[in-house]
Amino acid sequence: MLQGKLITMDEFTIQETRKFPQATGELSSLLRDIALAGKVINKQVRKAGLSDILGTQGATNVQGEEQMKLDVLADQTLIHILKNSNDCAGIASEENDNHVCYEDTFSANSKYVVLFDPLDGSSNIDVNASIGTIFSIYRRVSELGKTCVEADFLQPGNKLMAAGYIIYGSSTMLVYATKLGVNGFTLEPSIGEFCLSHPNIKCPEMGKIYSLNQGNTNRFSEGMKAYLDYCMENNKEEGRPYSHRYIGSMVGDLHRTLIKGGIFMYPADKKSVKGKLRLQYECNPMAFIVEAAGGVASTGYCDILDVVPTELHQRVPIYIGSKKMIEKALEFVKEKEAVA
Ligand code: AHM
Ligand code: MG
Repeated sequence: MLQGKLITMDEFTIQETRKFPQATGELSSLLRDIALAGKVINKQVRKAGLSDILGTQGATNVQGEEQMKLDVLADQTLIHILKNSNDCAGIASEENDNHVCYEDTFSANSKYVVLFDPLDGSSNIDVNASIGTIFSIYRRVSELGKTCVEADFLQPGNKLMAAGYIIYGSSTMLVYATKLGVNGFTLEPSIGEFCLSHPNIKCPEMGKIYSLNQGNTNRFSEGMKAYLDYCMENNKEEGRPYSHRYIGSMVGDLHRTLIKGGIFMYPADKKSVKGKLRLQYECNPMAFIVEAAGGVASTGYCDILDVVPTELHQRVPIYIGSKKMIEKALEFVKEKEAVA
């Protein structure tokens, strides 16, 4: 912690808010509610091996994937806490078909909507690897005083007010970004508070790690295959091959990329022609965080944050991480694609 003095996330966000006399504190208050949901989900995750909450719920979500019990618990926790918040007009979740509008007067007068992937990387639950919650906050475009509408949730990432994730790893951390920058807070279990542990996070311009599901290589484009060869060669930048790391949990892989530098990719391939990861729940919030930390996030053709969503559960290819590594990867991807 900073010079032995704990700064809680609440203290930090209040101090940040004071820099802007016109700020109402609603965003800070919403972040506090999301942090509370993170603490409740953390408690559920930490006892996963001890109670009867491992295994599947027996249902499939809108993308046809099997839901784990913890996914459902995390989803319900966020929906419930944000419904009781004074500052959230409605939510959209990766686990639900449609957005949810909160209909009470307080919610209808709230200016923000929240999108989330309640428990990303859930295939890692049974093997005790890192998983996380990803969230995004937009200012609604619909009229205050009325219930929110789908258009509030279909805004491009460049309209985000804030985004973040909570990683349930060897410790539990909440990392959030605004346009001012990125800060990380570690859960201090003895006081039950997220405390500032990683101030002003910057994603290094270069890293030594490439991260993707390399098992999909046969289905990749020629440009992507050529870039993978480059990663495995004694490349110019490093004089040796990059190291490969892949947890299969976007939050875990991106947290490492943000702190240590590197490149994380989930490209389109012959089977998943639009990529796998979801624009609104995974790619936009992560792109916003990484770009606020000085990194880059691209679909291969444009900045992730410039993609205008047309549907809630849209997927996009993603290349994200250290600026110089992304630029290099895009040279390969664009060059070969142009010839094909
Ligand atoms: P989920 O939201 O259903 O957990 O799926 C998203 C996850 C990401 O966390 C991860 O990067 C990716 O799917 C892993 O996919 P794959 O197993 O195809 O490599
Ligand atoms: Mg996910």
